[in-house]
Amino acid sequence: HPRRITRALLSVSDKTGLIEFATALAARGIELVSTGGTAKAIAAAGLAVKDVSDLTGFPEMMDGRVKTLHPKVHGGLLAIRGNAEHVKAMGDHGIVPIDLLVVNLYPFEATVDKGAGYEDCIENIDIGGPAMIRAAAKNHDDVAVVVEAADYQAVLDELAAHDGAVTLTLRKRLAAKAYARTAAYDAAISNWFATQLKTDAPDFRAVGGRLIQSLRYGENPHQNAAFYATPEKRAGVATARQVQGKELSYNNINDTDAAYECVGEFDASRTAACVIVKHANPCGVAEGSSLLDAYRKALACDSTSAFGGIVALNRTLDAEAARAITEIFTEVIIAPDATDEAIAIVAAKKNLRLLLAGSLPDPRANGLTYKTVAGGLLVQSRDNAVVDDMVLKAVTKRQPTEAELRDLKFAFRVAKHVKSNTIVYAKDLATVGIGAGQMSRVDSARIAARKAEDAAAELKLAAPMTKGSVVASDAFFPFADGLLVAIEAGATAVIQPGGSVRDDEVIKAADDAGIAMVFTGTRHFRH
Ligand code: 93A
Repeated sequence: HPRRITRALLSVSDKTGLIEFATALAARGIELVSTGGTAKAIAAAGLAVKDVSDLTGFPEMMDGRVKTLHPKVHGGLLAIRGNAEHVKAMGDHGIVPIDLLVVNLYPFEATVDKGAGYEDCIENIDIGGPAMIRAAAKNHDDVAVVVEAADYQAVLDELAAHDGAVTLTLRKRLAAKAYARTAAYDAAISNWFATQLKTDAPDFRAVGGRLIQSLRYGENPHQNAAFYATPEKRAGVATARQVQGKELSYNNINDTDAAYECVGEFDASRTAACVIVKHANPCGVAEGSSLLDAYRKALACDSTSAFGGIVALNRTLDAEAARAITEIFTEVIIAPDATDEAIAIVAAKKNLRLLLAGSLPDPRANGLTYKTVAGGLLVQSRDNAVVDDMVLKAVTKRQPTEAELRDLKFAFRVAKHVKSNTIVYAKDLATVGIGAGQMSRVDSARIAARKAEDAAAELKLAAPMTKGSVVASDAFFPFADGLLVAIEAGATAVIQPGGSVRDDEVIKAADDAGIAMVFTGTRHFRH
């Protein structure tokens, strides 16, 4: 699919590298067509260049607002060379093909950045440039489009390598970049308008977001908020169907997401599972023989915090689980699906939101996560590491028993979804103490153990459920102290990434206590 270049249209505001590029194109016998300022610069360098007005038969008019917006330009960019009707239309109307488009846009962003006034910014909204870029990129099968000087050399290299032609691979890459540029350009314009209008919520449709709903308020009532879908298609709270209940709030959505992403870790064909979330952290997670069983076990971990929580299930919500969940105040239930009977039971609680997501999130799926910082955006690939795929290394004299290993994996799976520093105690495939979000790992270990004591008192148990439990840590123990707290609480086995400079000290503490410890080699920070 290499395409020979016979005619190029150049229209650039930033003339960096223009003369070198135009010179190289002309040397290949490529005809150059150009707009006013660009044509002037090229002619001044002694190269032959045709004015776009000569091509269109119209002068550039209205202060340059209309110079390339003409069928002779757009026909030349959009005509499919292999289509007889398109070729005939070109002939009938005196349209000549344009095989290479070189455009960089009016400097809208730079104009805004230098603090220019309203009229000046408006005048720097390029219309003809984006129209040509989009046309050429659409017709990348026949046309190459360059939107920044950084790509001049790549075009010249291909012309040299392919006898004056550019490959489809390059044309596609350039087309993708072209649309990224026009999208970013329009986003900049939209965001500028938002600041002019003093709306403090920029419209994220400008960056490819689709508005799902305007929210009544944000994390707090004095904050504005809206919920957008990103172009990524993933099963979860953004794509779920709300069957009933009050309108979701900002915090509901955030918490529901945390719950559903966590429950997605549990393969529904292997086990039933339930996650209860409060303030974006799980306060109870369990596998069970049924959803009811899993819910009861999850609730037992911290029934106090579960009040007003979000319940996520990994299987079709059934009547018995729905009955149990609706016994206490719950904000949201999310599941892949629900039986009619379950839907009828939930309907008795008018405010309770029921979301059906269709399917479970895939914990191994790729994707991006975003976090804003002042004036910036941090983007990273999703934490799609799964404990089942990790090579677990027992580092202590004692190896974990089969039951311990099963619970260790369970605990590490949950730890991934708890804010750091994370300590999770688990027993019989249920969490029995969760320590989240502390600045010190020792504190997380202590808080989780204390919560287990509270749960034991609540359930009138003889001893806290941490006795004979296993423990997971999302990151390595920098010192033995955190581990010692867990040992004191009764943990008999521990799972953690390992990799501390003091691993030896930590392993020795485990050996001294006769507990088993496995390293995962993978960390699950979540902040
Ligand atoms: O005002 S425009 O939106 N109208 C047009 O028809 C048009 N065609 C090209 N701006 C237009 N351009 C832009 O002019 C190009 O995108 C480029 O940034 C600039 C180049 O103008 P000159 O060659 O006169 O320096």
